[in-house]
Formats: sequence, C-alpha cells, structure tokens
Amino acid sequence: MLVFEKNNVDRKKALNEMLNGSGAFVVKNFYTIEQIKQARDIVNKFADNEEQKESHFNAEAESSGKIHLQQRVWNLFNKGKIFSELIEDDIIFDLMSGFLGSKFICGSYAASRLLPDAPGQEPHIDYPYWDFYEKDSFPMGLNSSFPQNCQATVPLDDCTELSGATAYYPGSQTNLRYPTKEDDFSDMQQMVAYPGDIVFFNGNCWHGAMPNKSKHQRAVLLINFLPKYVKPVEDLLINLDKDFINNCSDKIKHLLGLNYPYPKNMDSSRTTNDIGIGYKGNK
Ligand SMILES: O=C(O)CCC(=O)C(=O)O
Ligand SMILES: [Fe+2]
Repeated sequence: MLVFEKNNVDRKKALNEMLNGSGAFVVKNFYTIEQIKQARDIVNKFADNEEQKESHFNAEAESSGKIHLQQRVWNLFNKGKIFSELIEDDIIFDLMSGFLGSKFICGSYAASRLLPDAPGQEPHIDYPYWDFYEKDSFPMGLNSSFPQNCQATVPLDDCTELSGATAYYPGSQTNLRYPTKEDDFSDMQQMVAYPGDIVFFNGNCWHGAMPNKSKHQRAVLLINFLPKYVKPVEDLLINLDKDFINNCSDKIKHLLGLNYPYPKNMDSSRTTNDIGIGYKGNK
C-alpha cells in the first residue's frame, strides 16, 4: 500500500496503484483529530442508541451469535454537518474525478463499528460487484480493465492488526473475480491506519474487516464512490429533507448525483435538443 502525506499526494501514482498495483493507498494526516472526534462521537451515539441495521458479508458473526458486535450507521449525510465537511475535500474530488470520471457520485456513506470480540467479514469485493458470485447477472466480457467503484476508509479509532483493520489481497483487483472458500488468503495484508488518515482502495480488490481482538472499539467511515451511470447502493436522497438539499454545497449535490439528471421524465422536459456535440448545427 503506497503512503502519502496530504501535501504530497501524487495523483498519477496513487490512481495507478489502485488500478494496477496493490489496489490501495493511504494518505496520512488528512483530517484533524478534532474533525475525527466530532464524527466519532456522532457515529457512537447512533450505534449505541439505534437498533441493529443491515450489514453484509457477516455470516460468521451471525451464526456465532455475535452479529450485534458489528454495527452500521448508514446515510451519514443527514447525521451531522461534519460528514459533509469530511467528504467534500478537494483532494478527494480530484482523485475520484481522475479514477471514476468527473461526474463520479457517492454510492454509500456509512460507518462500520466493530466492538471487542467482533468476528471478521468474509473476503469479498464491493458494490457494484458485491454479488458477482451471481456472475450471470452481469454483462458478458466484464473485466477489471477500468474501475467502476472506489472505496475510502476513514479510521475513527486505531485500525491495527489487533483491532481488525480491513484486510486486503494486494493485486487481486487486476483479475475481477469473487473470492471463494477454496482461495488462498495467506498473502492478505491489513490496511493499518489511524485517526486522521484516509485509505483509498479499488473495491474489486478482495478484502474484508478482520476480527477485533483488541479491548477497544474499531470504527471507520466507509465511503463508496461510483461513476455517474451506476445506480447507487444506498438511497441517500430518501432521508434528506428539502432544507438539506437546498442549502448543501455544490459538491454535496454533485456527490448525491443531482448534477446528472437521469432517469429523467422526458415527457415533461422542456428541452427540445439536449445531448450531442452539435456539429451539424454549427454555422
Ligand atoms: O469495516 C471494514 O473494515 C470493511 C467493511 C467492508 O469492506 C464492507 O462492509 O464492504
Ligand atoms: Fe467491502
């Protein structure tokens, strides 16, 4: 995993690392500890007080009666201003524009909290490939030559080998395939990172949360980014009120897909000619 500081992120190297290299990189000291503390307090408040929410790849936790030791807090856009502040960073926009196209969107913005003794997840790949084990539901010829997702992980606690830092199999993103029980995971590494850091990885890279064997909680923010044309996994708009939409920044509108108007009600559109470069109409 390549390592950068906030003031020396090499965009070309970083994006190449995600597509062709290990699949992941970390930017150290990206956020202030104060920002992370604010986010952590809110995540903990929701995780402590809300009922268990849907999560994924946790068959082991479920069958061993430990599913409650891993918790999700979904749709962070409506849970505090700090979450907009963290995601609308210029460097994130620059990196995601290069990786997924300038009209990239946010597909999901959640937190994953592992309490002590939480089991890990099964190795998997992320949305839109998270059910790629049903390969016949995907187009023929689909491969990993270009990215259709990117994951960002923002540690709210120390993510160490002991506390269950996300494990990944370096380079596995270069051959798009859903991992199976028969695969050898002995070369797995962990994305060790600390509050203030942000980790980016190609969601086609085999990965999963590891067991939390420490005595403290391990919470992270999990952000899924997608190209403009992929249907987001989380319905982020449904719980956002009009005030939020009217008052949020252009970057948040961009992330919510509001700058890309499809599907559109063509019957009520007032535009008579929209898409096209217009060369025949040029005088
Ligand atoms: O919590 C983690 O470390 C990773 C979570 C993850 O990969 C997922 O839920 O898709
Ligand atoms: Fe994942």
